[in-house]
Amino acid sequence: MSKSAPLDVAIIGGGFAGIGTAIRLKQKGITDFAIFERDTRVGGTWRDNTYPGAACDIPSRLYSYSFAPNPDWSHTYSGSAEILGYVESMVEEFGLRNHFRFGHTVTNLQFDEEAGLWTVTFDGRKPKVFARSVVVASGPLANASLPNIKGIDTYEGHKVHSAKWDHDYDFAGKKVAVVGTGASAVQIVPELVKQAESVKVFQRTAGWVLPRVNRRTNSVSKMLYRQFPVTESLARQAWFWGHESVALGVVWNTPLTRVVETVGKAHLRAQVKDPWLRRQLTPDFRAGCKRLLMTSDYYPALQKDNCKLITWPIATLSPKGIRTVEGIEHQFDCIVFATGFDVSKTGTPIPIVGRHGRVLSDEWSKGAYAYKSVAVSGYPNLYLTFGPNSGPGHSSALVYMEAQIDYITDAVRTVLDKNLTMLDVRRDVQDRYNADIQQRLESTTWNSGCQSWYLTEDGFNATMFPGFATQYAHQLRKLDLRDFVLASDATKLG
Ligand code: N01
Repeated sequence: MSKSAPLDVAIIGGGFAGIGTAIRLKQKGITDFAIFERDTRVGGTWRDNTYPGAACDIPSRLYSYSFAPNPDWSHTYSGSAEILGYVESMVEEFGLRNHFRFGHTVTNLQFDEEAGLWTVTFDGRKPKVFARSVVVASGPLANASLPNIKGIDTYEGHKVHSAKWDHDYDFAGKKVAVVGTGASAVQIVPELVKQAESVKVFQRTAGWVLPRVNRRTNSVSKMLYRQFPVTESLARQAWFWGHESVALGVVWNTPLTRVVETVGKAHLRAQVKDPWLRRQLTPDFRAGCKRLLMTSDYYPALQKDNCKLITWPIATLSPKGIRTVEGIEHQFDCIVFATGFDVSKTGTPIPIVGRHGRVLSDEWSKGAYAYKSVAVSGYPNLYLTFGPNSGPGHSSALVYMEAQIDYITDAVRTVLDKNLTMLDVRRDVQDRYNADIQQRLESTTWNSGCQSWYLTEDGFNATMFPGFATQYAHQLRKLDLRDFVLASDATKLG
């Protein structure tokens, strides 16, 4: 069987990152690329997370690309359907539809050193594809995970995960449990209490909740944004610097962390009058150690007559419901698992085989690392979006993503312009970068003692960037070829 002609670029994943990469590739004159998407639709996280109340807790002006401004956001914080609409509109506006290959689940990526090509393998009997560069844009929160709770398979009622909502299930008149109290749960609970007969919320750890005011964007602002793009850009900058100042308070364990905690406690006092409930909802870790929860609707929902907070730990699931450690069985028609995602920091969801047959999962077995989060030594011409240590925690993921996309597309352009077989980041440069990142992480709130999905079980932080978004973007502003080993003939790389 003859090999198909190699693509210049294979992009894995058709969410925000994959689409942003495709737009910037086209703008840099690269059109020989395909976007491989396992689903039948674009949208990634905003296609999958459609639970009631799903929205972004980052202002929309900031949660959008600067190269694709949207004057028409309806609210300060938009709902998931509107964000999905924005993502879909970019596909049409930038003419990307023909680049999509839907229903393509990548099962393996392997580098051929002789040819300087990646082989992309798919499930089923789909033919392999070859590409000079690969951009892995499959998203860190793409795979929903059910918790490892004893008896979970014995439960006979309805089960729903927040990231795989069952829109055919009617919650009206039902007894419902919500397991988890993270960013997804605090958006779901206020909507569920409006529909269900009763809702019991199972909390393992109380989070820091900060108020959030969501305003409708008025027609005058929309007109201004449209007529004078500088207004849109100024609004974006204002939100950005607001978030950068929050970073001061939550990234580092500074007196400003106390300010954030004071705001959280005042919010709790203002919204919850019952001292017992307030105690149950008071966090026992530093603000920012886990993701801050931005909502003014969660505490009021918990105090509705049909809602109850359960803080006894879950012992087991039973055929009828949930049994807590003090021996009470709570019976439910449906259990909603708002329990997060499979975010292994010690492996890759897709097997990636680089130079000399090296397997990335093996190298990451004690915790993932990369150079500036986008490239890994030994895996030439392969780039990650939202790879290790680029989590914002306090700001818009898209600010980080945009910086990565520009850097990555410059690297792809360089491979083509210089006709390289390999552009491979230097191991020593990568090691120095990571030693510095890990040292700076030691004094952040993320590493201050709580257990979150940011850390491995051993406490290694492979997720967050210990600094401002501006610092992160600054270090990616220019592709410095001195950081890489270049080869136009594989044999010369050694
Ligand atoms: O998931 P999580 P999420 N028994 O992992 C609990 C993004 N996001 O889907 O805290 C009992 O944060 C767990 O308890 P604990 C954002 O990046 C963004 O809510 O580990 N409970 C926790 O309460 C976010 O960080 C938006 O003790 C169990 C919850 O389940 C990420 O998605 C909105 C349990 C899981 O919380 C994930 O958020 C929503 C068990 N066995 C999400 N296992 C925006 O608005 C887990 N839990 C941008």
